Amino acid sequence: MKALLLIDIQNGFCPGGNLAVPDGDKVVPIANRLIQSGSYDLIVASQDWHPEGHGSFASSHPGKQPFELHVLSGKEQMMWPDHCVQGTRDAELHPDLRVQEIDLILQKGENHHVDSYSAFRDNDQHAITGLSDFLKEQGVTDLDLCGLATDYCVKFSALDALQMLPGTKVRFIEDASRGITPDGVAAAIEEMRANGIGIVNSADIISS
Ligand code: VGL
Ligand code: ZN
Repeated sequence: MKALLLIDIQNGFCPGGNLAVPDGDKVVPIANRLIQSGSYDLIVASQDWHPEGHGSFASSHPGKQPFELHVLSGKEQMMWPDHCVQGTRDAELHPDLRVQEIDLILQKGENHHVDSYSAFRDNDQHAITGLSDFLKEQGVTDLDLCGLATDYCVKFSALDALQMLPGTKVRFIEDASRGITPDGVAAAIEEMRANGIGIVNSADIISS
């Protein structure tokens, strides 16, 4: 049972969005080719889905600027610009993404007091989203991940997949992903590789 997990391919992380990732929109046609490739039995997409005034927003902390480190509920937390606020255009999946073919769309990051980079659980690892149980129930043996942003939500989701779905083969699709900083992307790929995550490109999956 092969599954594709599309992380946070939302307007907010694409050019023009509130937390735009360089070339974030370039992942959309590649994600669509993967969706239509017939390589997957199950396709899941996640959405960063914050309430207004979320604790990860610099604007919620007087004197803090975006991209400064601060503390949230006792844990080091990057301060982000307001992004992906529930119900706004910024939070919608990219309009060109083939959502009709996605089996499950799940939201994360709804708790004010803790951020949730991973699609599986909050950063403090207390609350889970239910995704790991769903993938287990579906009998998923192989999980490929891609999307935005490589150095945050994609990496944390991939590492959680390894931990929470023991025995599942996990791969990161590099050309179907983009990150916030080049150094962050290089470090994230190294960390994923060191943990046993396969690093592949869409061409390795889609036979042309
Ligand atoms: C993300 C920062 C803050 C992501 C979400 O999707 O990678 N990054 N919220
Ligand atoms: Zn976020």
